[in-house]
Amino acid sequence: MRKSHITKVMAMALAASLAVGTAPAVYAADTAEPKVVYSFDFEDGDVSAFTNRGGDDTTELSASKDAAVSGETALLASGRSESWNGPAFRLDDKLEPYTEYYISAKIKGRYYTGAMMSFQYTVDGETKYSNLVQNLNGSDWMSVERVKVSFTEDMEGVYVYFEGGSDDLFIDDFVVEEVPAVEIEQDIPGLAAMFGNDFKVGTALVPGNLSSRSTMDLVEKHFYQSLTAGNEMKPDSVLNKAACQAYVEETGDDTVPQISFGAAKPLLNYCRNNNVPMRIHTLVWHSQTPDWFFKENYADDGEWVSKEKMLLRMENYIKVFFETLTELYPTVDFYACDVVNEAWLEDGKPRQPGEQGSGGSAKSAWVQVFGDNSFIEPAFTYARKYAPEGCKLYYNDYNEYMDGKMNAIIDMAKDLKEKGVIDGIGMQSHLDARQSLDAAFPSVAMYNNALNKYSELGLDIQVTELDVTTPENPKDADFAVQAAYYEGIWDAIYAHKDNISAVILWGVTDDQSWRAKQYPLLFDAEYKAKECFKSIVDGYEMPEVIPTNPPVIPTEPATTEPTTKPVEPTTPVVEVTLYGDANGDDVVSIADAAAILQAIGNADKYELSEQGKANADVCNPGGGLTAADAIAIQKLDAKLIDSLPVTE
Ligand code: 9MR
Repeated sequence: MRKSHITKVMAMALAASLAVGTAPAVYAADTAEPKVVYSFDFEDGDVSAFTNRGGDDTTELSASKDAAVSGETALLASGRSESWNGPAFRLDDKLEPYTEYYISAKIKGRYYTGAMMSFQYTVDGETKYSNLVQNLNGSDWMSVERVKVSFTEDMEGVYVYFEGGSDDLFIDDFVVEEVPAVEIEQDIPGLAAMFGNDFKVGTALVPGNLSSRSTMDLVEKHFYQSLTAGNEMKPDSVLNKAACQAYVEETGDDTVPQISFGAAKPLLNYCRNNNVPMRIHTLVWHSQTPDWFFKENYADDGEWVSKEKMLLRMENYIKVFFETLTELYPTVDFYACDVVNEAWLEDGKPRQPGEQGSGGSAKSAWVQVFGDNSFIEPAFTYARKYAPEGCKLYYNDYNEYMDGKMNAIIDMAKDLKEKGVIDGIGMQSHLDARQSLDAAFPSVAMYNNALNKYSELGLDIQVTELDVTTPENPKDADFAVQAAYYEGIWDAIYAHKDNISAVILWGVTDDQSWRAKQYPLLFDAEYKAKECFKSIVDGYEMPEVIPTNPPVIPTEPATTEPTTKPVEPTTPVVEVTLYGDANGDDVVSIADAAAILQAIGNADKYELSEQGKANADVCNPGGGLTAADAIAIQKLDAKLIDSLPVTE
């Protein structure tokens, strides 16, 4: 096992670097400066590259000499009526997708103001916002320096914009630069190559990471065995509120949640194109799950639904989640799924009932509706029923080494194991190295004890979100402690390798981590391996046979020869009015796909009209109504195909 000699490791490093890559990498020399793509100092009085965001009639953008950083002129947004009105710069009509850019700018209120720089885009008809830089406060010029942005080809209306206060806002020296790709270190061992015969080694990504060639080079060298979507397969990304409400309006049925994998699509496509297995995270969680999902008619201000109705919603969500995913991505290996996430508190009790955002982050709408944690078992039962073959089912949690929580997880897991609906425990492993090995939490011994306990269950273990924080503003000594602690944890994991099937880092480089201020990952912002990377590989040997990801061959549905001559239809043939319009509302949307699936599942309750049936028969027309028709409509909605009907 460990602590043989490093020389061998280094010698084999190059051979171990596997190429599952996408575009050929073009690297800037080490000294390369970012390339300026746009630069505005507004001295020529032209502000036409910016528009006003927020749809009010009163805001005006102009060139003003009332304030300036460089020269005498700045962009002024005056007459703003809401804090979200302000100057916006559109990216997707000027810049390239899958490319990283730095945005820099100077911003100032006419008087004291709190300002933000934010990001907006629309995908699958839904507009999303996020704050890139918050907490700019003051009466003088404030700086935004080299903030990274990127977008994918699925995003439309992509803007960077300035907001905050309702005072006049000045912007000056707005610069867009292309981030140079840095060549990663090839002379170090690949983690997946080194440990991948023992357990899969992977990471979590968000779509923005796909734009960083250097990040993806690290993924392809070290983490090619498993990818988790950092946020995009969580309920708040997958549930489509407008479609859910439209479906209720149309059918009167509010138990069939409507979903879209639009946000996850770039990551799913990456896994498909590069043959990377995926961990699904997560189906049932109190957090990042909208409260309206638990309310009558999916209305924000609706009453909480009954437990019976929520069970139907849960089953239909899990069903449509897996069915859609496996139909859209038949060659992706969805090898693991976090069915339930973070349901137990540290004292071994369920969470408090309540809306997600109500007083602290710990409340659970699942507990609100079910009264306790009795939603866990049906979640696993449905997941077992609908998950594709080979997709193992996990309960996933943090602080999973603390006694109260650990015992609750163990009791729950024994019960679920007896019922045959769980395969393993996901240990998130968000750990904290602190100032010394003695102060680290948990101690290596405590973590090791949890590994022992979960191993004894006879279930699989996956380390699902590993990261290890340092104190803020770490010094060299803190990185040394982090390295020693990572080494201890990794050794404990390796000692349990017979019970562990995957070890997933929660991100690639420190600067992109959810805990960036505490530098928790194995690579730094310059894509260099940190001391903690070196400490975990040091002494392990590269295997003779480097693991690769076998391609997934989708299984064809069984076909049987018809044994009788088909009966000629006796009803008059109905001409198609609009291919895909199963519900007769003159548009083709995922509501049509849902109507078809309902009609197939329960024809008595959800029969389509004759016209609807004719319109719905979009996959191999003439073959009658099948799930393939619904899938073709979903593919159209996801822009995977351009038109209907389709022949397969
Ligand atoms: O990495 C995720 C981060 O981008 C989100 O802001 C955050 C919001 O809850 O969720 C992070 O991922 C969490 C994961 O889904 C569950 N375990 C804890 C992770 C870190 O918060």
